[in-house]
Amino acid sequence: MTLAYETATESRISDAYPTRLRGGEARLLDRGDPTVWGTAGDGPFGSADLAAHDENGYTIVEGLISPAEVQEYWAELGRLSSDEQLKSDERVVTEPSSGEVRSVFEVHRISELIDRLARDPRILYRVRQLLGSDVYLHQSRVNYMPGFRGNGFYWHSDFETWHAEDGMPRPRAVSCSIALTDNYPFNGGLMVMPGSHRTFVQCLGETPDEHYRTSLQQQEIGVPSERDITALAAEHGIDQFTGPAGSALLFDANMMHGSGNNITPYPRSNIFLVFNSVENTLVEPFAANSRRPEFIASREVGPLGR
Ligand code: 6CS
Ligand code: FE
Repeated sequence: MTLAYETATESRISDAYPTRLRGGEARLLDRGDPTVWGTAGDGPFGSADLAAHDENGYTIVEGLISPAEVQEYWAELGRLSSDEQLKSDERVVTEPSSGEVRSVFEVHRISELIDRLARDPRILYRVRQLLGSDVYLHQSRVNYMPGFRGNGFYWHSDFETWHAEDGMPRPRAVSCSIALTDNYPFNGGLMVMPGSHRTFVQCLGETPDEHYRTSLQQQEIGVPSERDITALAAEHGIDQFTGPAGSALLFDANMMHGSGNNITPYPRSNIFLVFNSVENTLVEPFAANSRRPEFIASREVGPLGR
């Protein structure tokens, strides 16, 4: 199987996770990398917590931020979504159907409040422990998932995209999704397949140029086949991240996840911070002809909080 991308042949390191195949059969590959790189002595998680994260690929931290803080961030999201000038910024992604704000990327550079949150020890010490190293922000965004017309995200592995399109070598990254509204089963709550992070699901289909211009609204390329989703669901089941505002979900970069549409009156808004190990910095994309913009995939790798 030959890759069709110039950058792939230039990438000086071997590709442990080939994907976006031009043809042939997409396979389920065993994850060669650990899930937890740190130890119980490195941070707030005890050995049982780390074992559970290793097994499931995710950890829920109830009440990570207080109700008062939730109000503060909720007001900040309102300020961002009503900033007329920001609406024309390329970092703002709107809902295809309603034109409402769907996400704001690189939000830590737009909001000082969220920049401070990304450096908060309650998050930083946990992700450093899971990744066993210093970390930097690969990506930050806020997702509004508005009521009535909020579109979900089809099943996918974030790492598959970050590997193919951003050049992330290994799945040594953790996402932190902080709920700013109550997450119910019925308002588009994030669904994960516990344990699926140990399988890398190859995807068929070459990455179109400037794919992010469509994929952030509706991802068509880089999504697994129904056959593979069925197999993973049969093996792992599906958990749903529900819980009160202020809870946080820390999940592995290669976790299979998705969310349904939200037709209820209740928005499902969150702050989404992606921490990458400073030992896993981006190279050239493994399966795309050019890099994505830095507001989606940062290449500023100074260790956060140092
Ligand atoms: O392409 C990305 O980087 C983004 N897309 C999705 C659906 N989840 C991860 C990430 O925010
Ligand atoms: Fe995702």
